[in-house]
Amino acid sequence: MLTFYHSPQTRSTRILALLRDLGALEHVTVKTVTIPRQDGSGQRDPANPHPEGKVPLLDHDGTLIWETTAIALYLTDLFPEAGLGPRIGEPERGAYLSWLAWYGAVLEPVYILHNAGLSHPWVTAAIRGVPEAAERLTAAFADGRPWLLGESYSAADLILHSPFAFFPDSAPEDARVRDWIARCMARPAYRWAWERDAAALAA
Ligand SMILES: N[C@@H](CCC(=O)N[C@@H](CS)C(=O)NCC(=O)O)C(=O)O
Repeated sequence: MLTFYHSPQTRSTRILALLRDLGALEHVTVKTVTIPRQDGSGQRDPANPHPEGKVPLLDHDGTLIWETTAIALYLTDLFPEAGLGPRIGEPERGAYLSWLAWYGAVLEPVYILHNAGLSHPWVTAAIRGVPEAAERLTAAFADGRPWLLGESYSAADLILHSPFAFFPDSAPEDARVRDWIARCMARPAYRWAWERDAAALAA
């Protein structure tokens, strides 16, 4: 049994969109939980088994999978027929894993530190900064490819574009990168998840 712990308009919205895109929602129980939000609303939900009380969280027959990128990889492996993540042995598998890991280890921390106004030589040495991250994305699309892995959309596109969907002003200046973000945001599953979440918050 698969249970997905979700809170509207958070990092878990990406997993909701992924489940929809995978055609997997009928196999998953979606449990909406509360979290403490930055505006002071909400609180940790005792019904959420995430060890830190966060979302997203996936429970597969009692095994907990946490961290967005781990959940994305787990789900695209679990539902491979949807073609949203290359399988082991396919040439794009390495790039797929690398982009997902780069998101969690570099892209998100770099932008959080930048937006918090924090910098330190150790941080710069370890993960660089916003200009380098933007350069990396710009280089990825320099050959005119529509998606990170080439001709096929994958969960890597879903996860990596998402901070720029939330914070459009932070998007790299490059026109090809911006077109990629717009393409990701126009995906029907992504739009569906945003609208479902907006309706849930309004209710
Ligand atoms: N690196 C984690 C971050 C998860 C995270 O911080 N989620 C936020 C929602 S956007 C949360 O649950 N916050 C509640 C809290 O910090 O207690 C991931 O991507 O899964």
